Formats: sequence, C-alpha cells, structure tokens
Amino acid sequence: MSASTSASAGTEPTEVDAVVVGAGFAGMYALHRLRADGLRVRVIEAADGVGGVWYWNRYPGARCDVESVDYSYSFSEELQQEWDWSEKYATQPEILRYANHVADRFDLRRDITFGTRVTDIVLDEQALRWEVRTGSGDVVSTRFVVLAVGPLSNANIPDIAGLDSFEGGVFHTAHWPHEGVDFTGKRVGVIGTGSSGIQTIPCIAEQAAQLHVFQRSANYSVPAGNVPLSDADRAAQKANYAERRRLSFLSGGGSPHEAHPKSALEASEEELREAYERRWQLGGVLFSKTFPDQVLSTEANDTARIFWEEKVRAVIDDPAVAELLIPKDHAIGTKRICTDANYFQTYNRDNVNLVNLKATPIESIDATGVQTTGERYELDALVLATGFDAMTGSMDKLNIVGRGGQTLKQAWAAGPQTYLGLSVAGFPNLFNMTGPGSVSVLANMVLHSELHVNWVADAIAHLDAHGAAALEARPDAVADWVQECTDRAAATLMPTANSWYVGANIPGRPRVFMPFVGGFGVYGQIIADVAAAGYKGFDVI
Ligand code: N01
Repeated sequence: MSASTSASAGTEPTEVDAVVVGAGFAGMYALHRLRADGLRVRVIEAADGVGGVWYWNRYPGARCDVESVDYSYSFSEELQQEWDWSEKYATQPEILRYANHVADRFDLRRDITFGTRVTDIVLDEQALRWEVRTGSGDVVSTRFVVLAVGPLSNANIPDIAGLDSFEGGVFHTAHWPHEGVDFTGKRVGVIGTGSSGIQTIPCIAEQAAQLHVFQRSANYSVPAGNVPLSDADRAAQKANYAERRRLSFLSGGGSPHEAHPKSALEASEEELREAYERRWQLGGVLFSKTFPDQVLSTEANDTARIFWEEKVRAVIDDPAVAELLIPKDHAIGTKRICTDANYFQTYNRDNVNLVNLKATPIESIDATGVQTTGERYELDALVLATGFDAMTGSMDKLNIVGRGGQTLKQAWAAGPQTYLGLSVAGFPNLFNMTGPGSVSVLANMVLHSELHVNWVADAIAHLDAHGAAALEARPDAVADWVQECTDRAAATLMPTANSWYVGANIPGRPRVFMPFVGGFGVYGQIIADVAAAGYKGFDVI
C-alpha cells in the first residue's frame, strides 16, 4: 500500500507518495484521483492559481476550440450536471472559473503549493525515490512523479534584434497581464498569425487606432461558429452526457465526430461541396476531419483546400491581401487548424494593415517601432503571438536526472523517446501527462488528462498489489513505440508541414513528429491492452 497519513492542511510534507508538477487540468485531476486512492500527493505549480494555460493565456479573444461540453471533466457526474457552460466554445475567463470551481469543489488547494517552480527532479537509484527541488528551496522526497506541465506552456519569445529596447508595452499572448491591456487610440503591432494571433487580431483591431499584423506564414482558419447555449441546449447535453463521453473516448480527437462515410476521392463534386458546406456551417476545427482521408493524400486534401480558399477569398475585399492570407506552404490540417470570429474580414478595415514578412522580413526593433527590410512601423504596443516551444520545452526547463546521472534532455537529444508517451527508460516511476508520444495536442486535453491519470493510478495500484516498487519502460519498448509513432505519422501528410508538431518553430530542435496520430480511441485501447497484459514493455521492479 502506497498510502501513508494525509498531510494536514497548511503544512507541507517533505515525504510524499507522489509529486505532481503543474496544476492545469492534468495536474488537478492527478491530485484528485491519486489522493482518492490513498496517496499523499503534493502538487507544485508556478502560477498563483490553478488552470495551467488557461491561467496564463488571457489575451483578448482567448477561447477554446473544443466544445465546452466536451472540454470539461467527465470523472464526476455531479460536476457534469451542476456546471453550466454559457457558450458552445468557452472563453478563457469561463474556463478559468470552471478550473477554480473544480479546485474548490474537490478541495484541491490544500495540497497545491502555488507560486513555486520546480527546478530539479533527481532519482535516488538505490531507494528508487525522486528528490524534487523548487526555486523556493523546498525539497520533497517522493516515490512517483507526475509531469503535468502541459505541451503548450513554454512561451516562444522570438529572437529579434532590439526587441528588449522597445519602449512601448510588449505583451506575449501566453503571458497576458491579469489587469488586461487597453489599446484604445494606440498604434499596435502583432507578430504571429497562429491560433492565438488569429483569435486576438480581430479584438485588437476593434480597439486600436492602427494595427499592423506582421505575418511570416499564412494560416488556415475556419469560422468557430460559436453560439450561446440556451437552457434547452444545456439540458439536452446533460441528459446525453454518458453517451457523449463514451463516443468521445472512442473518437479520433476526444470529442464525438463522424467523418463523411466515404473517401474524399470517391465523392462527387456535389457530395464534396455539400459535406464541406455542412461542416463549415457547423464551424470549428472538425472541418479538417470532414472526410476520413483529408490528411492522408494531397489529392484528398486539395478538395478541402479548394473549398476553403473559395470561402476565404469571398470575404476579403482586396484580392492582393487575400493572396497573402492564403497558405501556399502546407496542406490544410497539417498545422493545427485555427478557428476564428471574422479574422479574414478584419483585413477589410481601414485601420488594419498586413505586413508580409516573407517579402520584407523584420530587420530590427528599436525604442519606437519595427523596421522591416521594406518599411518602418512606429508603434505604441507590440503583441507577440509567437507561440510556444511546444511539447518538450517545458520539460527541458526542468533538470530531470534519471539512472546513471542521465538527464531527460540528454535522453531526448534526438527527439522525445517514450513508451506510450507515458514513460521513459531510465526514469522509473516518472510519468508524463499528455506529452510527446501520446495523442497529446491532437486530442481534447481534458479527457486525455483523465485517460492518462487513470492509467497511472491503476499502474500504481498494480505495483502495490504485487509488492513492487517501480514501473520502468524497457528500452526495446521505447524504440518500438517511437518507430510506431514515426511510421503512423509518415503514412499521413502531417509531418510535411513546418509546424510546432515537428518542432520546426524552434531553431535547433530535431525534426520529429511528436504526437501519436493514430487517434484517441485507438491510443486508449493500446495503453489499456498494455496494462491488461501485465504492463507489457515495462519492467515491474
Ligand atoms: O502559436 P503558433 P499559437 N517572426 O506557433 C509566428 C493552441 N492554441 O500560440 O508559422 C515572425 O501556432 C509564426 O510564424 P511561422 C493550438 O494548439 C489553441 O498561435 O513560424 N513570426 C506563427 O504565425 C495552437 O496551434 C487555441 O512562420 C514569428 C506564430 O508566430 C497552439 O496553441 C488558441 C516568429 C505562432 O503561431 C499554438 O498557437 C491559442 C518570428 N521570429 C492557441 N516566431 C484555441 O483553443 C514565430 N512567429 C483556439
């Protein structure tokens, strides 16, 4: 039995059964589940509150692109029934309210240390325990470590000469001031046109006197199709929750979806148009899954691209601007498709100017503006919507030292090496949530977190039932899994884009497609089968 006495409120144990790093959706549920299983758990969180990315990403327009009914915990029927989502796609403030509600409702805060960053996680090979150190000087000894640091939590600050010298405000979308920013009457520059930029640009354009959007790569975006939920909508959702969750756990991306029952290449022109139109009207990211083979071949992908281009050109007044906003360098859906509310229409406004960095790259930034090779832009504020050092960036910042003194960073020098995304050879009892080697960012992260946490909790129960100390991935199982992930990705168009899925946005990162593309339901079955087979591929020590 792993359990020992529970820490009393307000005191911080130095000996626990599990340390969880991060109090986002995965970390909060890990605390709830492991504590319910009788473990002493300590969560360590850098922020001053729960919510993970939803604590930090407070930029105007921030909203989830997974439906709120799905992007919420399924572990408690009472929670599902009592919480009322106000919109189809929840805003960041509403998601953060939900996270806080969960923390209160399940009394999570007493076991979370806020405002504290984990710095080192070091294995004691003899004792098979981990020593976790923090920036505040705390040292915690633990048997298990659950890394719930989030695949999109380490902001990417672009390396642009003179950025530090800018005297107006500089705001990264992932570190937005809690008090908000008033752009009224200001000349604003936004660098970056990914999901964050595309969500915030229309909002900033409404406030700013002048907005210059600095675009390096054009991106595919589809209307989000957000609508308020009525009492009747909520009642229908709640009445059907059990079935909805069942379908979600079997689905490709963690929310119910049925693709058109035919290949895009077998469908007639009329059928293609009808199917795309239906999906377009519904809105949201599932447009990129309208047909089952949409990211499997260029020919199939082109059917979606052509439809998309027609739709987008139709709403942009200036054909030259439209041309710049149409991606030419990747297939639709091979980078995370963005969702928006009037993004392309924003370029019809008189106060919005698109700067094409492909033609005229930024040379430098100084106290008062941005200098490109073509022109100078005087600015009062600069927004960096430049994304994240995704998937591995947050773990790289931790000094994680496993067997033989090897760091995780060293073990992953050629790209992440995991077994099932959950475990790394040489790092016993250290589990990674929703990171590389799992479906990760290709799925609804809340249900994915539950899937992972439940698997880890069951594995711990298995160890205890067998009087074993630790679970450790075998090197051959890791090699096979990495190969399987690579092969599955290579059978699609996904690795062909210069996306953050392959680390292409961060100079020096090895080019490896990091998420498992086989689908959430398939992945769930694989990890369940491994457990049922007595943790095949693991050493049970
Ligand atoms: O980041 P991104 P994001 N000079 O990496 C540009 C999730 N998310 O924060 O493509 C000039 O997608 C970069 O250009 P390029 C979602 O999974 C979800 O927007 O590298 N430009 C790109 O345009 C998403 O995919 C939601 O050429 C530079 C942009 O910055 C993920 O988070 C909302 C540059 C970065 O785009 C990341 O999205 C928000 C430079 N030096 C985020 N460096 C929803 O749920 C970078 N760029 C809706």
